[in-house]
Amino acid sequence: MTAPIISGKQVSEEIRGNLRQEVESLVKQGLTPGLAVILVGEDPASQVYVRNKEKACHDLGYYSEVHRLPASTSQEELLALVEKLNQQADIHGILVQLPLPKHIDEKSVINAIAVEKDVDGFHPVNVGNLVIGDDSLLPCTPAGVIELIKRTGIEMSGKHAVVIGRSNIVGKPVSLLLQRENATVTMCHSRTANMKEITKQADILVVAIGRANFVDASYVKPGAVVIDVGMNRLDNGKLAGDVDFESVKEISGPITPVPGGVGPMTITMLMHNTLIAAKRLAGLA
Ligand code: L34
Repeated sequence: MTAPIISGKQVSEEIRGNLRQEVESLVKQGLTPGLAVILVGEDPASQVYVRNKEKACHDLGYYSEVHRLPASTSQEELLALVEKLNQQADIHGILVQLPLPKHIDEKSVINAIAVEKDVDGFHPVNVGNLVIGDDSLLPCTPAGVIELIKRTGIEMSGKHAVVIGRSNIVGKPVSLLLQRENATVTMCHSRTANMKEITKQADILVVAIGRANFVDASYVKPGAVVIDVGMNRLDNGKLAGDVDFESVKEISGPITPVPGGVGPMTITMLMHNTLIAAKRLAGLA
């Protein structure tokens, strides 16, 4: 039997519908949420993602600025732009698209973003608040994974969730959020021994290892929920997740596709964060 497909695209549309309504009423009160995205260089994948963010702003009635800078931009120039946006009253969210060119130190740039405008949730203060369970702006992809699971009606409490990947952007934060939902969480990574033995115990398997089609059916317990965070561009130009969807869907439970799974949710949670940041900065939340 083939597993049900979890459509991130469809769930995103639902959430965006709610956001659109809320923004409409905020605009009437004189508050238009504003997002600034900075893209340095011409990485083709980043260009697609940033265009999708710009489109989402436009569709939902946000004010949007996209700063496209040449790859030769110096760290000082980038920091000066971040500083300017920190001060700018019509901007409530600032996002510097990663990865940055090698001559720029990502940490210094992230640290320069005002904590209240850090809609990526990458600033150490927001990360720290996430770890201790305080209110914070949550990183968009991990928050999108949790929201997608919740809105599909899948229970997390008491379940064994296994996360493959330990990055700061996905693996670590999504593990914390699953734990916050009362799942029992195991983290696997590139050095994990006997990985299949562990992943085969997962009720919920979240894959963020960054290798195309890494997880095949032999990693998955029959009926397990499979969330694919991977976004790999193959040589033939096609997009592939970290999960071999065709083989896994024959034995898994509900499973996300790529594209149309976690990707759209990342952008939807960015829109959500920008709305929250705008309300907090305006003293409305
Ligand atoms: N600062 N850098 C910062 N914040 C982020 O949250 C990101 N990320 C990741 C890369 N760098 C970042 C994104 O925005 C990945 N990511 C992202 C955003 C959108 C999509 C995928 C990744 C997306 O729209 N995916 C579509 C398909 C797009 C395509 O055709 O290539 C999907 O349906 O999955």
